[in-house]
Amino acid sequence: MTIVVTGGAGFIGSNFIFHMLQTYPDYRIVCLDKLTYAGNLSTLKGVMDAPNFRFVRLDICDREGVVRLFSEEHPDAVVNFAAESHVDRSLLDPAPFFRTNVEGTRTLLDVSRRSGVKRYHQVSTDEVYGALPLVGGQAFTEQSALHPNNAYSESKARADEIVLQYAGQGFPATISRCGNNLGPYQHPEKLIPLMIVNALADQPLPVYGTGENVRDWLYVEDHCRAIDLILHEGRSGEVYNVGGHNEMRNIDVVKLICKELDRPESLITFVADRKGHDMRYAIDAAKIRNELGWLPETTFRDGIRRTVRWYLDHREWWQEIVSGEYQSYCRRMYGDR
Ligand code: NAD
Ligand code: TDX
Repeated sequence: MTIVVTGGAGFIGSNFIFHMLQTYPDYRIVCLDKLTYAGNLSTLKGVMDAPNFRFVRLDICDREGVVRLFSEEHPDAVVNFAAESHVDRSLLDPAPFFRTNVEGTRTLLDVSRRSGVKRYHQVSTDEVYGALPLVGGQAFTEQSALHPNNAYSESKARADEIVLQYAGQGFPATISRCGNNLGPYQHPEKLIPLMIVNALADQPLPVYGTGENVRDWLYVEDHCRAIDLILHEGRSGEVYNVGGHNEMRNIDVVKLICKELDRPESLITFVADRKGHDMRYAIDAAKIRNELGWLPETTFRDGIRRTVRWYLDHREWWQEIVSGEYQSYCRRMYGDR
């Protein structure tokens, strides 16, 4: 079986590649990635020389390039992780989000269908459902209406609609909608690695607003196992929510990181809130549990410990990132807010 994994030089895509190569040594994995600021080839260095792995630098919007690659590889399946994924960046400049997340998804679907791909999986997010109030409100089910509140989630919601349109026309496709992931190889622009990296440098820990916003966290390996199951056993045309009932307030996550790193909470600095900041996400994952038997294996507490340990042990990985494009992003980010 040959699987094209797009966005595999990013956080979740790379973890998925490691999971698949380890679980299915007879599969061929072809990673297609544009290597934007979020993609990092050094993340893949441990698998680069594997005989059943190939990396190709390519934009999912480049139809000719994708057609060429698919005619060489004849993939059986495609898993699409490629995306602009950071909400704060979508507030600064929405254009790349619609290009990659919407048009890129359409291009991939179209080429996949024409190339006889037997299964397409779209990696989506709980953010497409919008926000819940801090207290009350039903956790998101697959039937919840889509209410995206920023350009990132709007572009992901539109992509999901296109995937369902193709599935409705008979093309075998599935969607997973997961909550916030934590684990190795996440870009330091996101909450958990940002706080770890800043705390290690005794820099302020910028918490947006009051820090009461709630996210539903899942360890990245659990997410990868869920996608693996859906790819093999999920029903075409179906959406599967993925979550571990790990609702945490941002402020509590940041305090836990301070504790794990033995840094003072006085580093915490409350800064201006994110525009349109979603208050709370919570996922009802009963469908994937009942239909496919998926259950998370890593608790949030263990996940945070493993993640903190990983960043302590891989300073060269994130130091390279924070000394590059990230510097100009931070200037734009804090200059504009
Ligand atoms: P990421 O930003 O770490 O990685 C994205 C990858 O996609 C990068 O390697 C980048 O180079 C690549 N890419 C971007 N534009 C591309 C293009 N036009 N063509 C080819 N490659 C391109 O993202 P992530 O956090 O790993 O998220 C992966 C997917 O999972 C995304 O679709 C995201 O919406 C979804 N998701 C993420 C989370 C989370 O907590 N991080 C939660 C739920 C869903
Ligand atoms: O410096 C910060 N301070 C802060 O308080 C940052 C970067 C974030 N936050 C808050 C905003 C959110 O409430 O922490 C929470 C998490 O923020 P992010 O890590 O930016 O994630 P979020 O906006 O929740 O989106 C993430 O989860 C869903 C991913 O980036 C998306 O790709 C995924 O779809």
